Amino acid sequence: MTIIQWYPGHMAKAKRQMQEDMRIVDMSLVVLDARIPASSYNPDFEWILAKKPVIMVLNKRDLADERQTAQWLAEFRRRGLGAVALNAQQAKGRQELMQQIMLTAEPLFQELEARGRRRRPVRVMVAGSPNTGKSTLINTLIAKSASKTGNKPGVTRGKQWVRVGDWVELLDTPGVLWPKFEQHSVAFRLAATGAISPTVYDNYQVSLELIDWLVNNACPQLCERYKLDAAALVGLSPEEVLHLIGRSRGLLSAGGLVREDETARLLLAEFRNGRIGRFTLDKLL
Ligand SMILES: Nc1nc2c(ncn2[C@@H]2O[C@H](COP(=O)(O)OP(=O)(O)OP(=O)(O)O)[C@@H](O)[C@H]2O)c(=O)[nH]1
Ligand SMILES: [Mg+2]
Repeated sequence: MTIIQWYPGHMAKAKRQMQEDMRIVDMSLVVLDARIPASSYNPDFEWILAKKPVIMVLNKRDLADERQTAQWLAEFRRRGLGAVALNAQQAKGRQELMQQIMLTAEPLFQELEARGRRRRPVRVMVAGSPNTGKSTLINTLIAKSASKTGNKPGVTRGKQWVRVGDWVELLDTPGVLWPKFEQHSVAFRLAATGAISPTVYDNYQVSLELIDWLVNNACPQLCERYKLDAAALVGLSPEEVLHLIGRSRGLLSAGGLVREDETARLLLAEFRNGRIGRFTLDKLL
């Protein structure tokens, strides 16, 4: 199995910038992909974001399993963290997040008051792995397009401050990963959900692992989407299932062979935009 790693120079640089900015922010939002709340959590945030309150945001809720999302929210709250789930493309959930930010800011406001100082807007760093929807979230909160977004990892490069209402200032940051994925499953989940640049992995390999996951965890949805017979999948290798998918979609060469790369790309694209179903890859029991 080839090891996937992706840690380009701009990420190391962005982390140094974040460390510096931590001195002037009051709290951070950690934007996670609700499909992979554990795998999309950057372990370096433990020290980068330390000493200031953190709110966990489970974004892309529309693509994840609702029951799992509820469990993850409960788990984060059990650990004493503020946690909110939302779909950043929609205004829904916006109010709950703003309330959570204001609640977390309350001690700061009280401290300013106790020192006889005027209330100032709370400064919030928006951090997360690439492509989790940080810039989209900021745009939704301010209800206009100030932050550039894109359906690929690594869109945000520089930093950007934006004001939401009178009392909140958000700092967008570039998506950052960490130097080494300790477990292959983490790299696979980041690749499958689109957090890693496609230049560093092989679509075919990742799609085979995805097929393996789908056959074991979501066979009815996989069969429904690609008109497969579940009984016929028993004992098949992921390669063979990929061939069935390619045939079902008519992705064949002139000689009648399945176009594997195209089938792999189709499967990954349909998985990423929720066409096969709503799934959470990182499961709490
Ligand atoms: N389905 C769904 N898609 C979303 C959601 N939020 C963001 N997206 C999409 O995810 C992609 C990435 O969004 P961005 O806001 O650019 O992500 P980012 O975290 O700023 O990415 P980087 O700047 O690369 O780190 C875009 O295609 C968004 O439209 C969501 O809640 N649900
Ligand atoms: Mg961005």
